[in-house]
Amino acid sequence: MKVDLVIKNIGKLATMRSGGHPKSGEQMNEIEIIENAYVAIGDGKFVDIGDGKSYEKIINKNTKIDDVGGLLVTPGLIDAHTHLVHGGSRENEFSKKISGVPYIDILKQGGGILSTVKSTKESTFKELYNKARKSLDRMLELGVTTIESKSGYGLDIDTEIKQLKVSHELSRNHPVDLVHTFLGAHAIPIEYKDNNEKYIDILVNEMIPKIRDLELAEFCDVFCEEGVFSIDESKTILLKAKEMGYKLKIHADEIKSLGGAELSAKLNCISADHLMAASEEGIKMMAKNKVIANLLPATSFNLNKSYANARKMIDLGVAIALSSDYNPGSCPSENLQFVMQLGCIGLKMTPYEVLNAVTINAAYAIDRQNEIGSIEVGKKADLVVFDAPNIEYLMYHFGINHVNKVYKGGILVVDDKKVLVKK
Ligand code: IZC
Ligand code: ZN
Repeated sequence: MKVDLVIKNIGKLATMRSGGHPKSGEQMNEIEIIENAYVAIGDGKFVDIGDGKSYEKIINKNTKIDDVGGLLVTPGLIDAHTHLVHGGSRENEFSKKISGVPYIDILKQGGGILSTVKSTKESTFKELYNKARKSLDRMLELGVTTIESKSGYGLDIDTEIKQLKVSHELSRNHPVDLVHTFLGAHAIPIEYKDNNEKYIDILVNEMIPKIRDLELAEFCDVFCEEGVFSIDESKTILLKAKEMGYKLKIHADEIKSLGGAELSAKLNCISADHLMAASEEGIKMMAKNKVIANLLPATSFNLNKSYANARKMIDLGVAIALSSDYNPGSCPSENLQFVMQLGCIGLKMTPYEVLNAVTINAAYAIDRQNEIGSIEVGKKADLVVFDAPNIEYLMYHFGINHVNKVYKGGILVVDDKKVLVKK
């Protein structure tokens, strides 16, 4: 066995092993914890996991040994819903929002997503890249080692391609891994205002096939919401995407209960995201068809809206993931640790449920369950050392960064809260 690195003296190792399926129901509240643990890493993957000094049998003279001083270790956190790559910011809408103007009304007035579309079109590749790279550094410093990254601020083929290419370039160059989602169905562009049909025709017959041909996105997503894409329109778009080989995601029942949860089940989406207004019937259908509920509590917090009914989802057997929804409108924050704290305070999930939701279940939400999301032999050695004595402490002591170190593929990339490696 080739052992390049042993990380030892782990006070509590939360392995997040699930036994080959996303965690749901009571299992969401279960975590395997090994005390006084070590992990051994070879070629960027875990090759052995154990406790005490058993690693002494497998090391050689070249093995590096890192002592993490009795701290808490978890797998690298996964953020399975971000709108990472975009131009500009929307602080000009902030005062409107806090004075009570609804998010969707700002969009209807040509602001919101459409304002970011304008800034994204005007930004060069390099400008988009540099802005997104800063955000990725922040995410990594907070313990996030893999994210999902959506397009959707171009709404024309060239700008959508530009955004997705930035996302791919970042994945090649930055320690954080990115998975890419085509969200051409994020809003109706101004040119097609009052002509949804025409834009949907372009999406279905030009954009979805072209992005697939260029292999720029593995997932396809739709913002299914009153005033954006209806249930029927979302269905048309997602069915075409499915036919073209994309895996499906949907922004469902965020503001109005349209039946997005039900649609996600009918189409076998990998995840349905938001779900603040999802119906009980929709939740039941998601449980039956094993659609992951990817909840985004920092958006509820920022929009001052109600939280999704996570307790009901858990009772009905839906597997929950938690993500940031980082975007310049409804959630201008990259902070997944804050999302975890809101998972407890807003969604009333337990700390154990929350940690499962941002590791193993989030891996399932981006179809990376065989590579990441838990500390198991054969998986990528992505892990976080937290300056915390136990899991509960991470959610209890809120508003700070608990990260002490981050290892990505067995390489130390964050130490003392700062990114070390800039490729
Ligand atoms: O830019 O407002 N909800 N899409 C759906 C967003 C929020 C992003 C934005
Ligand atoms: Zn979103």
